[in-house]
This record gives sequence, structure tokens and C-alpha cells, in this order.
Amino acid sequence: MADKNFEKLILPMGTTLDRFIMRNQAHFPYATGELSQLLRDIALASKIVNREINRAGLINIAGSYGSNNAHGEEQQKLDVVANVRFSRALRNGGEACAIISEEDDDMVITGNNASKYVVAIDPLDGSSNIDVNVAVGTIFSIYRRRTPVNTTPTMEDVLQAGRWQVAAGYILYGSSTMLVLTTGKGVHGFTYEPSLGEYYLSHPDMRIPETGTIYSVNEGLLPDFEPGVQRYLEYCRAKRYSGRYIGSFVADFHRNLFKGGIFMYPATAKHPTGKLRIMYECNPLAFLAEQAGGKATTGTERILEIQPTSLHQRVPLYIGSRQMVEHAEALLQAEVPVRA
Ligand code: P6P
Repeated sequence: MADKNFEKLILPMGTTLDRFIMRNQAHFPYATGELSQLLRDIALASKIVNREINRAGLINIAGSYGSNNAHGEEQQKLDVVANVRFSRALRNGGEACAIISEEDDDMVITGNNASKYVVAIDPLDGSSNIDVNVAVGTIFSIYRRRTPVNTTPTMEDVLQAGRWQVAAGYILYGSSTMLVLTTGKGVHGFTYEPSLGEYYLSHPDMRIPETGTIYSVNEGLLPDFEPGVQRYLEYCRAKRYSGRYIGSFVADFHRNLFKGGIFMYPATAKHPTGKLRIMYECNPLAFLAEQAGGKATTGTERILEIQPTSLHQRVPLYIGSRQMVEHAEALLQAEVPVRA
């Protein structure tokens, strides 16, 4: 047995994602291991996507795919690659009966009709940043199906308000790759160790600061913003807050989660109901924000209360530190004319 001093030099690697899921399985109502396996399937796909992102320039999967998705947005090659990887992992893993994906026009029926869960996913958010080596992410959201198992899932299973999520999270492919997860018992961050192919618990019980001095918005769209938004941005500038906008929602959210801040994507002329999609961008990150002590609204309505009416529905989004979101909300809801 090594002497005690030597043992102290050997820091434990910590808790793997697998072990964390197993240890917390008891927290999952009706858990019989399927949700744990579903989370493992998502983590597995993220490891493969992580490897492909890190080598994009070398294996010719950077750049445009040459087609558009359901929203008329130009697909990057990695959008398609990531969608295949996650869809395949979810289909083969057997724990998801249906998938909504940013990259698929319609709901995908996996054939796993005996499974209890449906997944909404943005396989690669911010993918236009791939070519310039800026952080991108995957966002996922998990619901229990509403129709009986062993039947073909329907739109009733996938069009659920965000408050019914059983788990949600994102993978940030950044300077390090992190998986940030909630199952309704707080927010926990796992850092990927590629040499071991494992995610290790590195940030247990993450909390977003009540307030902050960072605001994230595309100020190039300022002329489109309604008066309340313009008033809030005037306030931020008067206070000499820092404007930080990466163009990758996951990366902007992740920074604000650590440091405090607000991310805003208001209604604009091009996107009169906002740009971000409720099912696989707003709902999962709203769940995380609230679990970390923050807030997420459309400016007038709690994101998690909205009953979606279409797979790719967009909503305006104000998300982050509670006090900052509430301040923006107050200005949005006051009929305040823009200063001449
Ligand atoms: P804009 C990426 O396309 C994305 O969906 C989010 O990741 C990001 O926050 C937003 O759009 C950026 O949109 O209009 O400012 O380029």
C-alpha cells in the first residue's frame, strides 16, 4: 500500500456521468433504467460528434452541405453529420420512440414503440461558427410520451409544454467539451476527458448568479427591437455593462451561467416571433436556467408554460440571471416610448 502522502498526490478522477446517472436513478420517477440508458446514448453520440468537430478541417466535413433545412437555413456539413449521429444513437439505443430535430422537417418515428420517451434535439447549434473555430453546441430535451407504449407515437407526444420535460441539457464543444444536464434536481456539469472517453463530474450543483454585467444580443438588429428592449440596452450601456455575443446560443448561455448575464433574442423584422425554436432551443435551456436559479421568458410569458402548436415554433427569448431578466421584462411590459 503506497504511503498516505503519496496517495494524496494521486487525485481521484471523480464521478463519471454513468456513475452519476446510476446514483441518481432513484430520483427519476418511474425509473427502470430507460432514462439512464437514453442519457448514455446521447452522451455516446456527443463523443463521436466531438471527435468529428475537432477534425472538421482535416476530414472535409467543414463548410456548407449545399442544401437548406426546414427553416430555409443553409445546412453545414456538420449539421447533417451531427443529426445522423444523434438520430442513429437514439434509434439504435432503443429508448426514444420519437425525435424532433432542427434538421428534420417532420417528427421522426424511430420504431421503438415500446419506449417511454421522446427527444427534441438541435444536433449542432451555431454550426455557422464551425469554419471559424468558434464554440458550437448540441441541445437536447427529453419528455415522457403521453400515448400508451407499444403504439405509434403522435404529435401529442412531442408537442408538450417545457414544464413536462424530465431531463434537458447541452454539450458545449468549446476549449473543453462539457455536458451540462438537469433531471429536475439541479444543474450538473461534466467535463469530457477524450483520452479516456469519459465525462467526469466537474461542476456539481451549478447556480447562475442572481444578477450580472453581461448582456448578449445581436445589436446589429437594434432598429427592429421594440421600445422596451431598446430601453433595456440603453440601461446596459449607461451602466457600462459588457456586450458579449458569440452567435452560438449554447456558448453565450454557458458563459452567462457561470458569470451571470442575460441573453436576448427579441422579435425582429426577419423573425417577428423570435428566431430561436421553443422545442429544442428555448425549452431545454429554460429548464436549465430555472434549475440553476435563473429565469426564461418571452418577455411576457414563462417559456416553460407555453403550449407549442408546431414542431419548429419560434418565440422571443430573454434568459439568464433572474434580476436581469425581470428588469428587461419590466421595461418590455411598460408602454415606454423610445427616446427621440
Ligand atoms: P443571429 C445559431 O444559428 C443560432 O440559432 C443560435 O445559436 C444563435 O444564438 C443565433 O442563432 C444567432 O442568430 O441572427 O444573431 O446570427
